[in-house]
Amino acid sequence: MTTEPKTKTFTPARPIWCAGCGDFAVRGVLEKSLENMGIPPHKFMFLAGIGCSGTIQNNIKCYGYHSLHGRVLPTSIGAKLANPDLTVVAAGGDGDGFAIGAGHLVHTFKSNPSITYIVMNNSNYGLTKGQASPTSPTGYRDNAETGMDSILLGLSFPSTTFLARGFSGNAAQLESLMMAALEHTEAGRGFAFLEVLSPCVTYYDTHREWRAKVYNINEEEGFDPTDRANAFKRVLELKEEKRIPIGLIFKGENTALEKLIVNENETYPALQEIGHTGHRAEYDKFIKAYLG
Ligand SMILES: Cc1ncc(C[n+]2csc(CCOP(=O)(O)OP(=O)(O)O)c2C)c(N)n1
Ligand code: SF4
Ligand SMILES: [Mg+2]
Repeated sequence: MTTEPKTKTFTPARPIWCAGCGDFAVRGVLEKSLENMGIPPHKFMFLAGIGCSGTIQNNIKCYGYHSLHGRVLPTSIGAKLANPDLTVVAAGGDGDGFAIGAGHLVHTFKSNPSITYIVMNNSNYGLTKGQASPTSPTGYRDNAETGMDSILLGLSFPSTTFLARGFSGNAAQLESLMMAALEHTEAGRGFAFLEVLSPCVTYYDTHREWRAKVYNINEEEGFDPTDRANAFKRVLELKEEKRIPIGLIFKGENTALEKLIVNENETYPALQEIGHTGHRAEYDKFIKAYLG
C-alpha cells in the first residue's frame, strides 16, 4: 500500500528564456553553489522582481516569492528579519533594481542586511522588448543618458560590505563569486551585492562586446578588495579605458541589520504563534481594559 506524502513539494518550472540568454548560466551557478554550500531547499527563500530575470525563482527548488516590480529588496529584508535563520536571496534585472527599485537599493546599501542580491544586468528591459534601462549606454535606441555603474554606487556608501560583478560567459568565476556572496550572508556579515553581466541575445546582444571588455580585477597584482578608495579609483580608471571590471571588487566590515533589530533571545517573528487561540487571553484582557 502506498502512503500519501505528508507535505507537497514544489516542482521547479522549465525556464521560458530565449535560447542563449545569459540568465541560464546564473540559474546553473546558483543551483551548484547552493549544493556546494549544503543549503537545503527548506532553509532557502528565493525572491525575485519582475522581468525575464525575475522568472528565475520559478526554476529553482526552494521557497519562492515573486514580488512587485522594483520591490524585491524590501520584501527580502522583511523575510530575513522575520526569520534570520533563513538563507535569503533576492534577484532581478537592471530595470527592476536600478530604475523603479533604485531607492530600495540605496537603502539596502545603507542598512546592510545579510541577504544576497543578484542583479542580472543585460542593459535593457528584456521582458518588455528592449527599451533602454539605467545601464544602457548613450546611443542605445537613441538613449540620450549615460549608463550608471552599480558598483561605483555601492562603493560610495561607507556601510557596504560586499560588492562583486560576474559575467555569465565565465561560469567558473561566477561560481566563486556566488559562493563568496552566500558565505558572506551565511556568516551574518551583511549585504552581498552581485551584479552579473547577463546578455539579452534577443534585444541587445552584448555577449561578444562584453567578453572582449571584461577585466578580472582580482588577477591584478596588488589589488586589495578591502581598500575602498583604491577600488573606487581603479573602477573609474578601467571604465575610462573602456574595460568592465569583474571579480570581488570590495569587501568590508559593518554590523548587519538583523543583528541590530532582531532579538535573538525571543522567538523570531515568523515562528511565533499567530492563530487567535494563542493570543485569546491577552486579547480578552485588552478588550476588557478598553471597554472599562
Ligand atoms: C509597476 C510596473 N511598472 C512597469 C512594469 C512593466 N515592466 C515589466 S518588466 C519591466 C522591466 C524589466 O527589465 P529588467 O528589470 O532589466 O529585467 P529583464 O527583463 O531585462 O531581465 C517593466 C518596465 C511592471 N510590470 N510593473
Ligand atoms: S528577451 Fe532577452 S533577457 Fe529575456 S529571455 Fe530573451 S534573451 Fe533573455
Ligand atoms: Mg534587464
